[in-house]
Amino acid sequence: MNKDFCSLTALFAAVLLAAAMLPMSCNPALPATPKDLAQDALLPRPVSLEATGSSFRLTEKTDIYVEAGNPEIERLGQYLAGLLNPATGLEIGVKTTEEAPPSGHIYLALNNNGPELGPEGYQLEITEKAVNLTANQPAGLFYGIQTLRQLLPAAIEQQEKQEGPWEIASGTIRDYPTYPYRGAMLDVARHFFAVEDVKRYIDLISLYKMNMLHLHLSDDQGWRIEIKSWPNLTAKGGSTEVGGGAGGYFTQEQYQDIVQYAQDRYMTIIPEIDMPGHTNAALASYAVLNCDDKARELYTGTEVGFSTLCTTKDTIYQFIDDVIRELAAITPGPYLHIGGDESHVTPMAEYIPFINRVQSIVAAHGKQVIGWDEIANATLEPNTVVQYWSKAENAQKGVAQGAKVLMSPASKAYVDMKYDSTTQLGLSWAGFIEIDTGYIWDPATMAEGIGKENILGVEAPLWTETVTNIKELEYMTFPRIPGIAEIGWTPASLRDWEEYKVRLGKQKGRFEALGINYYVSPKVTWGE
Ligand code: NGO
Repeated sequence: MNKDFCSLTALFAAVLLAAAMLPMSCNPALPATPKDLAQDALLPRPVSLEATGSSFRLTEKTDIYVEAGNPEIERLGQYLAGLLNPATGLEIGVKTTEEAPPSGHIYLALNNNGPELGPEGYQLEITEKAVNLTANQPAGLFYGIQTLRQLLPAAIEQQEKQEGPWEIASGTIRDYPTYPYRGAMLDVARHFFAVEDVKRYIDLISLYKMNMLHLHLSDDQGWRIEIKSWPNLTAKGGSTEVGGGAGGYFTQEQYQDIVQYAQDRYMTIIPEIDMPGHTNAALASYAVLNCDDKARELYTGTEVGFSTLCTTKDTIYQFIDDVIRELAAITPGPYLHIGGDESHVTPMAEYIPFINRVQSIVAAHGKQVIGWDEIANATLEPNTVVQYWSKAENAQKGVAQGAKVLMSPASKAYVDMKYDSTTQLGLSWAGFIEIDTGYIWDPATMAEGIGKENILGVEAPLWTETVTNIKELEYMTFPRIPGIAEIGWTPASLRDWEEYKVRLGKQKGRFEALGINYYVSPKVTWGE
């Protein structure tokens, strides 16, 4: 029995019978039509949502209309069609239009939607007749598309045609992020990850509206980005990894391919060259980088804090200038990360002038510095960002110098920590981080004297001493990553663990349709 006939019959019956006598559904085999937008388990939770009690249905006649004359919006239309077509099999097309389209369609357009939506916010209006997605900037449309995607059944994520119906509850969502920086970090130095793995990670985190991916490109165990003026960095320094495997590195072309893939998803890549410590792979590649002019042996263990560039040599600054120049030239985003953590064998009297000098090299190549919280011991440039991971005292020193703070407190945001004592992968030096622990915190109240106005955003680092492939990466990051994404997006006043654990549990079907190897935490109320 078809649905229209079904609702007509129901209407007719309603005239004749008392409402209480109506059957709940004509065909119990079909999923109930979603009618209450407020019941949808969106993640991150949107800022405002108003349900209107009906629903929109994708049919063979549905197309995506985009504002004419804007190739970027057309590309977003194609991206949305690419998300909807495999599972629905509806062959939804993309058409351009000068004005609002006829009924039955999805419409994407830029609109002056009010300053509170900012550059990343969006408004999604769903009626029985149309889906209208508008935003001030294209990034907002991209995030609105992620919301639309989550409003459809989880089967929408499948790559083969699935049974419909494809219905969305009606109402209006107006939504925008709390913090401009919502990110993840991937350590490709301890274990190398291929371009395809990085792209998959980009896709998975962008579903939760993350907009930054920090790549930790060098460490004691490996140098992972081609530097044409210092080729041995990758030829030798990229030739192994933790455990002695083959390692690997990104050519500049491969790195640019990742940057472009991220950019197409409104995500910025932040490359990190960790220095002056965590540099054994470089020290093994070039003798001249060492104070004693002797190249170090390659290292495949997991100790930290034993290596340093020879900060008192002029050659070091030529080397850094070359590396930063080449990296800046292939990085369109505003930030370069200089590491600066755990330089235990660099005397403080050398560390401070080193960080100061590297900041000016980065500035000379037109980029802004991010560094781990230890860099706040140096004299910070006005736009330098301090990434809090370990010591509140360091982050506070940064704030006292006017720096913004990126929040990655290890005891909350490190997704390389084990979930509990039975987790096979991961480390535990910062504690176990179950899903509740990773969710119940507020960046703005984490450390005294560091308020929302001082915070750029949040980032969840995945260090990979124990993580060797994409399946293991997924296991450690899911489902903690959606929690960090929500902390970055949703106002603290709308976040509550008891509510969240149910809403997160409803992502189960989506995780499974996407083939994510997630951790089935006992803390989460798993649904469909
Ligand atoms: C620390 C250390 C990294 C480790 C990580 C492991 C920072 C900023 N430096 O975090 O080298 O891989 O812990 O959790």
